[in-house]
Amino acid sequence: MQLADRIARSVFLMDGAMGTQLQARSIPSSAWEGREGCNELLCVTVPDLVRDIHLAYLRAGSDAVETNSFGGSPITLGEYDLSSRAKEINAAAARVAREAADAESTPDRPRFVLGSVGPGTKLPTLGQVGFDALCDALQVQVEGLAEGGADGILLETCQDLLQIKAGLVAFDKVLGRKSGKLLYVSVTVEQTGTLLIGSSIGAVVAALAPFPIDVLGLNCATGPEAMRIHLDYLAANWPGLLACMPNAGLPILTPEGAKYPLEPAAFAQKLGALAREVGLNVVGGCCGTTPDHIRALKDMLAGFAAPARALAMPEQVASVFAPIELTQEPRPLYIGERANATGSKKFREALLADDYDGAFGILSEQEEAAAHVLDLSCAYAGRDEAKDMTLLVARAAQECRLPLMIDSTQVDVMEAALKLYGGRVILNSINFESGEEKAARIVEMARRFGAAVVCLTIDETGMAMTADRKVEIAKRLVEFCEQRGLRRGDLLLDTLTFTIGSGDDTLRTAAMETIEAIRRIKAALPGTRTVLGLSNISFGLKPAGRKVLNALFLDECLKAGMDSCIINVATVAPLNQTPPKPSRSPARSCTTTARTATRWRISSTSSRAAPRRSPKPTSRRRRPRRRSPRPW
Ligand code: THG
Repeated sequence: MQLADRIARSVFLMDGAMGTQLQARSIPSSAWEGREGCNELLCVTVPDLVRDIHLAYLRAGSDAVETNSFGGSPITLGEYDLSSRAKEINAAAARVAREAADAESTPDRPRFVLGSVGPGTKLPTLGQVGFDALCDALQVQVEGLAEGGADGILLETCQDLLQIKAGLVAFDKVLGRKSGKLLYVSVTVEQTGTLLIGSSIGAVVAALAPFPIDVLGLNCATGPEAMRIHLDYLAANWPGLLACMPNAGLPILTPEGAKYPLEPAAFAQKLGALAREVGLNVVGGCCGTTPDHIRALKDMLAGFAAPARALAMPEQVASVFAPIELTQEPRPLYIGERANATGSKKFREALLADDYDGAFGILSEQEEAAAHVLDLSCAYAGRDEAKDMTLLVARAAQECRLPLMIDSTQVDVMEAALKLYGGRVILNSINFESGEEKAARIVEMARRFGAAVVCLTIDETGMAMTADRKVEIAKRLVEFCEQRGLRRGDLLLDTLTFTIGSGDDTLRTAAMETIEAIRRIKAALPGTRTVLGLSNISFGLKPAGRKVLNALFLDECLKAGMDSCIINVATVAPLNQTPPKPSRSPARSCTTTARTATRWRISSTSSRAAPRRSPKPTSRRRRPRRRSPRPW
């Protein structure tokens, strides 16, 4: 039986703290090799002592133990000048845990080893370590843990979404799904209600949803009670197995160091109640817990099995801070278009002047309007696109509350952006203009980083002009992406349109073909979404004309089923605010669309950042840009 299946069957007991157990034993000073504080080294120098702690937990009732490798990445070990021994140390950590687990296993009750990978001391979102360097380091750690016989990997005490993604990439490279090894991610929600870098639990779910994670949970930072609100969110939004390994209460600082107030009985009572009420599959302890805490917990939860939850995986994107539903109700998802070097003079001029504050301001001011997502396009002749993109993405990762859409034709620019951004972005875009190779590279990257992807209906013969061709290419794009591990919900199909404002007779029906293509794609490719660069329709017209045409086109596309559009969110205008008497005959459609137009204007602002089956914001906001203090 796979470990994940075992965990789904009945409550699975992890172990408790390692550090305090080590401190409680007398460690010969020679065991430190002059590196006092490097607990991981003890797996090599005093394996019997470490094994003894594992055995104590297993005898107290733990189904699995965590390896003593929390700080075992070569980067963290580097602080003790031990980088080069990382693999050996992690393998030793897994081996001693394996020996203990095997010694306590019976045919009826196998015991397991989870390879602990801590957050390290350098966080990528804060610029303290590069994504690639972190990934390489975690790869070495995972290799060592696998070599020593771990049954799975536990990325624990996670504080930074980008750090988690580096761990997931390392897991994918070394083990992958096919290995059958368990993948367990445990985040630390601080007393502030977010991860250290500011991510809400909603952002965590949105960013991790694309990955094949077996168990998701919380550990450290607080006690069981403070974790409840976040676990309730997970229970309502995350379909996978749920875990909680709290501290023995909130630490109390004393002259002798942190003290954890919950004694075994109180800890077991609180966590036991939480497990039953939320429906936790995995429980254990973090700082301040001991074998006695685990023994008490075992008694408290004897015979408990969390009911299965029938949930669909959420389909959201996310900034580093908060998620956004890809399906807005009412539609559409508005994607702000202003941060575009070719499409906005102001943005271009800011970049040309190296005025990154100004350029960032244009990106972020769209948060004040109706935008749900921010398109960012930095390609401009004579500029270093990768540099402009990475500077702005890194800043957005620390400051922007809305998710990004990375708009570039360059694979390396997209990759650089992904390596800086812990949230869930939309990559804009792939197409088959030059065949399939480039598209395949982008799709593989989207899979690796868990991004959504815009697919343009362009193939080797050029941009599709008719609804028939647009649908045909859309089908090919979907199949192409699905074969490479993306899901339909990850895809936004762009039916594209030429301007109808140029006077070119052959383009007279361009808008109708686009609208028809949206209608047919919605019927033929259920589960996918549609997107459109809406302002393209009116290139060449005067501003007043553009506003009317854009509003009309938006309305028609929405009626055809369009899910999202790239648009100037500051000028999204309801049709009833456009001139009352258009000079030509579409007056009838104008009046019929006016009512819906008013509806989307009003609701698009009130629905933004709408939570997914999560509590209503605590206060009614007069201005849409004000967010509730808990913006998931
Ligand atoms: N599909 C996808 N991505 C896209 C497009 C698309 N990205 C780029 C573009 N099209 C969407 N973005 C814009 C941005 C600006 C304008 C239109 C589309 C625009 N700009 C004014 C103009 O050119 O007249 C400039 C105004 C100014 O300088 O301020 O209209 O279709 N997937």
